[in-house]
Amino acid sequence: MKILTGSFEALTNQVTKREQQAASRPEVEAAVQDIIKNVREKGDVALKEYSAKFDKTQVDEFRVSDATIEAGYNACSEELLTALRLAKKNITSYHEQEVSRGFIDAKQPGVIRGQKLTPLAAAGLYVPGGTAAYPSTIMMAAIPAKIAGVKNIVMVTPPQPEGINPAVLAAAKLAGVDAVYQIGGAQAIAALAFGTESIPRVDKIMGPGNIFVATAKKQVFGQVAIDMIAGPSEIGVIADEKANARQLAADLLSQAEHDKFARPMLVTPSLDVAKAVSAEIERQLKTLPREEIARASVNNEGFIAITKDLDQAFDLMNLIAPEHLEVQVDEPITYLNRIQNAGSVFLGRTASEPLGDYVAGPNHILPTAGTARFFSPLGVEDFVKRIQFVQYTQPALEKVASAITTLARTEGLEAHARAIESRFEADAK
Ligand code: HSO
Ligand code: ZN
Repeated sequence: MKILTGSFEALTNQVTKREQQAASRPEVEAAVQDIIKNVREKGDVALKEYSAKFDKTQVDEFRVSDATIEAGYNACSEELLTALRLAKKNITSYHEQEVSRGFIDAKQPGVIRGQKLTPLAAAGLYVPGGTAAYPSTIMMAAIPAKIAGVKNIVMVTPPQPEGINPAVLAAAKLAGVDAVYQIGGAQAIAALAFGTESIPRVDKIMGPGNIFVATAKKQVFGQVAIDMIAGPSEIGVIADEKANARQLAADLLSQAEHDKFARPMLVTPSLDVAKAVSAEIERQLKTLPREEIARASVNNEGFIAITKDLDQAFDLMNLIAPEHLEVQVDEPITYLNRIQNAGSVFLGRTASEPLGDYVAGPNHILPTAGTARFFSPLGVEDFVKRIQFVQYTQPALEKVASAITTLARTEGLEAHARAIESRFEADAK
């Protein structure tokens, strides 16, 4: 992996130029627009045509039956089910702590102000087909929705000639997904956004997908809410001179194997650690089943940056705002206040990133490409909306009436002023 040295400014220039991958190629935009229009106009008929065309499958029934889901679940090994149950338990106990409450404020005489929180009614999760269908991601998306109180959680996934992956069906069942539909691509996003005869319209669409899915999510945004447009995975590691090169290399490769454009990054003050990790990565790459993907990621996107000291390493990482951040130092928790931008942080030498991908409990659907500067991990609050309310007695209204009429008339909105004044007219009840 390339080793970068130089001044802080030079390092910053080299490592912060990552942009959110624009999921927009004109021909994809146009094709997706067409698909959305057709699904809106023709519903299930259009969905069947697209499944035949893109997925080479004739689908008679989009809804996956309970018996099929049950069969998928039963086809999984007890070992896998036990692992999924542990993941569920820890994701649930973590996210239950995210539940927030509304408030009622009656501090001013005659005035009640407040806010109530209401879950979205329906949420739709897109699960890609093939090897990118991750059961763990189904858990990470559906469990917070469930805890938020979403009544209808549906999942869509492309039809597969050999049937949907049993582990995906088991995860859906365990996570509390209410219905599974076999439909994929931009057509699935259109169906979730507008509804068809067999697929219900939802309020929020989440989950990763290819460029067609990402483009469709962008195009339906506004009609429905979407989670985020996630880019390739990233791991940033801050390591001191005592760090274990073999473990650091293994952690960096864990995210490199996700995607050719995944970004493994190590920032350390120690040139010795840097050299050892670089050699280790080369050694470990050779035996990885996904060597080709991981090697492309390491060679094209990865880097090791040498900083003056640990403090500067934190400054640089904050500018990068990585999706995952490992802090491989002694007393890691004392550095928490040095972290301004990161999606999910792994503290200490044994907190290897895949711990968070699967069973620790914090979410693994995270902001990428520097968007951790302003976005947060997926969580319960993503499935809740706020409704505000006020109640005023007549004397309380009287105290603020002239302020309202003054502001209204300043804005040229006479009807606003009169609406308030109507509460003080002689015949007011
Ligand atoms: N590290 C990925 C999530 C994942 N890893 C799913 C394994 N399965 C993005 O945060
Ligand atoms: Zn991962």
